[in-house]
Amino acid sequence: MADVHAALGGAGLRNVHVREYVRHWAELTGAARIEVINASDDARLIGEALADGEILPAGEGRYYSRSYVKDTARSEERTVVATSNPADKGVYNNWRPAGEMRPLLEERMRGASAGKTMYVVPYVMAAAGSPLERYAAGVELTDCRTVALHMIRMARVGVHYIDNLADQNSFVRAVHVTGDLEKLGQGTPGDQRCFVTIADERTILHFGSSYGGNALLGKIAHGLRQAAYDGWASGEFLAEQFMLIGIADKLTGKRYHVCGGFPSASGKTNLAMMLAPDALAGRYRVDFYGDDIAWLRADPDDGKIYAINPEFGVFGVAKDTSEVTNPAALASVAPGTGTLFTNVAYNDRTQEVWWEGRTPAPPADVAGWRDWTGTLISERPAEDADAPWAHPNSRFTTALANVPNVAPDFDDPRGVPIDAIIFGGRTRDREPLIRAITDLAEGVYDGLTLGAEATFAAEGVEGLLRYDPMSMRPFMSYPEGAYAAHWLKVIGSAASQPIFAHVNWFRRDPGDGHYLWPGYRDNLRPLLWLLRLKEGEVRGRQTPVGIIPAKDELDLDGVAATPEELETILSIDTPRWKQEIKHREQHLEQFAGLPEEIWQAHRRVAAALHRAD
Ligand code: OXD
Ligand code: MN
Repeated sequence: MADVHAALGGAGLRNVHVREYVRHWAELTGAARIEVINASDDARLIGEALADGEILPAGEGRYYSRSYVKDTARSEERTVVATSNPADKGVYNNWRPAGEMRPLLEERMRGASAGKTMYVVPYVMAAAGSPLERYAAGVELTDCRTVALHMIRMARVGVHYIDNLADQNSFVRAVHVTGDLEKLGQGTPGDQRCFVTIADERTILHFGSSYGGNALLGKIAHGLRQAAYDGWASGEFLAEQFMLIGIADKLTGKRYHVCGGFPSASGKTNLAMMLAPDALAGRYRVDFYGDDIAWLRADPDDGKIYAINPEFGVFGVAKDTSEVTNPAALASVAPGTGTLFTNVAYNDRTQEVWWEGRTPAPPADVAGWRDWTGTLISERPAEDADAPWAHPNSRFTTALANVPNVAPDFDDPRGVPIDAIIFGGRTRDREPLIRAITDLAEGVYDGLTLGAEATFAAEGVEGLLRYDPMSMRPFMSYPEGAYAAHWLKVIGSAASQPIFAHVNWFRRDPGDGHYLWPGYRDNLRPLLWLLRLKEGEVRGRQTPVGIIPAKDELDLDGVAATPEELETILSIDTPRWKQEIKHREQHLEQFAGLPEEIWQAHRRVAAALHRAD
């Protein structure tokens, strides 16, 4: 058994509540050693992980790890939000009683770290001094060194954060136990994995995975599920799966900030790291704040909505990241950045990494290349010849400070004032390039009905969206009706309201299916239009579902779209929208207690579409 108090005392960790928490879980999990982690331990931990073969060198100052083959993604069905109040059950939060989940997790975790080191990782999900600081502190206990290495990149990690808390007992207790990955029955009826956030006890218990989305507990479990619950319970803030960017106008000196939610595979990280297109780069600069999480609050001093990115790093999907799609991401994982790659392809002769979409074709000389499972490409069986080299959910983990266009004030604890909140799902039809929404309830309604095309086509329900309210479907921690009311309350309390918009970079030609908008850097153009609309510099064209740019209002200098293509992306398909409105109604009907303002917004949009005959 580990000598907990000696280990914590030696690390200078004085907080008595933390000490008691560590003692409890060290005893229960049977960890053999305790080690307290500060960010300054990174080089030593990297050295140890390399020596043990847990990670491999991937060129200068970069590292590579492979996960267990059945442990490569988040598991939504195995993820639970528990509380002691059955009224907290929502449609998406997989609610269970806390009194049932805690003993279950304790039973799974009992003795499961025997022989292992328990790393004690004190962290904060906010810059020090943030007005939301009291919701930001946590202590992750993990029996996996690679998880500790990831946490150092993704959160601010160190003993001083937890020893200096104003309320010494106000930290999230976040326990991660890997378990015996080969014996957990992943994906079978006897699946042992269980990922629980006991939200009203501010306790996270995750068992059975060391994949980042399940194991970096500061990120999704604390930064989204727990924080969303805390934001609601306190009435103070919103925690959303949002990217956050700044747009600086070098001519006027004005700076704007835009945040927003996008369901998976709808281009959120590329948008977050976007650079201005060449034709506009003389005038505008895009600053990166965050690619995945934003906490939003109304500031009583100036009546604006402020957002922070509570994270310290980027845990990005590698697939399709290239010089064309996201040059800033590539620069942020360059040699010397300390990046950790997970489940990409790896060359053990040259220490290079590669993933699908990194270059148009895989390396021609396959010598030394292994796929994400560790199999030599040259030795893959014929039936696997076309299998991807990298796992589709392979990742890079790098600190925010490595992103070349990171905002100069990304570490400002106050956060940045928000001018616009945008939503965007991948849809081939119906959604125009951008439609602006100036009414708060209609904006929240739009977020609640956010969806992206699913793969339902094969099942004969072509074009039905998979709804993903505010892109929070997997991270909802309290009921959706209350969630909508909380949005109306927080944003509604700001004297100066952000404008809303729905964007779509993925409209296709109905004939040959080609994309009608170039996307990537050019996505700055509709956002500039939105900001000008907010400033009253353009008027746009009102449609039943929002304001669309008039053709001459978009700055298209350097864009090759034809007049017909522009016509299509700046129009709405009324019959398609009428179908959509019916689906929306069914979707919203699931949510008990949805505020009347949201139903009114729905009815207004439906009536406007009806009149548009
Ligand atoms: C996610 C992530 O799973 O950000 O959404 O990793
Ligand atoms: Mn995410």
